[in-house]
Amino acid sequence: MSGLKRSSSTALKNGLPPQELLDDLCSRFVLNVPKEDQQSFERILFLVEYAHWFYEDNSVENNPSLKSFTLKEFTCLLFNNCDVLRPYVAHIDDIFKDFTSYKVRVPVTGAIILDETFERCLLVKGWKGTSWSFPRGKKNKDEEDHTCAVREVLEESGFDVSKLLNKDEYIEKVFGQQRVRLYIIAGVRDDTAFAPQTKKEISEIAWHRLDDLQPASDDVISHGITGLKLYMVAPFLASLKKWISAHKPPIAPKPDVPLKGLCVWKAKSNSIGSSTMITDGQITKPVSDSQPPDKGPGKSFRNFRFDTTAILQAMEAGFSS
Ligand code: M7G
Ligand code: MG
Repeated sequence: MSGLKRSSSTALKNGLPPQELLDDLCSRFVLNVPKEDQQSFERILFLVEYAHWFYEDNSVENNPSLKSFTLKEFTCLLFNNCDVLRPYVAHIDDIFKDFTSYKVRVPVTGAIILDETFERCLLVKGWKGTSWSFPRGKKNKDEEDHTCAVREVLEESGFDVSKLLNKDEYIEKVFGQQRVRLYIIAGVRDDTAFAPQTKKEISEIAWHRLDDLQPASDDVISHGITGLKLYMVAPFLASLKKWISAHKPPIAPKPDVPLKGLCVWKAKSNSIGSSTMITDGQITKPVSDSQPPDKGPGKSFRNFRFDTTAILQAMEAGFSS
């Protein structure tokens, strides 16, 4: 196994991260966490995933000669190069498989945010891939549904729905083993400022016309009438329509002049280099091209804390204790 441990002088030549960086990531994200987060490999792989995001979003961004990795590749690298993880290298395929199947069983909550006419809803586009979905995400351990929804909407759109959310107003669907609950947050102004708080998770945020998202269906992946690729949107549309017809919007929609879709945020690296966005073939409003300010380590990562005492204690206590 020792042959897998590389010296830092050779590491960068092939784009592989130096040993010190891997040790640092392992200490920060895997060792220096509450004990209950280290109790199963399913939980530990979530920590490895945070380390991977930090590596991609910060280390690679600051040093482009470093290679980008998939989560599986990064997991192998970390397990092979960190003393506490190395004993489990032989089981890495099973550990990874368990993690991916565990991940799709974690309940997801989020929000369907409607504008003041109830004609449009807010969708976010994933960084990788091309599909749009409601802002939403997986529940943390012991987190309540509505708390997760508030957190995920804030992370993915920068918008705080905590004062607007009604715990009883939601649409819930089950996809295979995964429960998805979306709270309805209706009557949000379309000039609200949105910007994700995480890097490289969301590439675009836009108000989309509900009529363009049709047809409603049970398909997890679908296409709206304008060709828009949608992820876990169509199965909510029939119930959403019912909710809308039972509620009065603060601003009456005008059937003869329906509102256009509206892009409200786009990531810099994906931008077309202009402060005006073209949506639905029409120039709409200026949007901010800028990324939210980098709040530094510890602010943008869940559960991230740097505490050298805890690292030393964890190392002393050993991985399995
Ligand atoms: P998630 O947090 O696993 O899903 O993110 P959830 O929001 O449904 O709980 C979904 C996907 O977005 C991940 O598999 C990553 O590809 C990407 N992603 C999410 N976050 C928070 C980050 C991040 O901070 N950095 C990077 N590079 N990708 C992210
Ligand atoms: Mg998320």
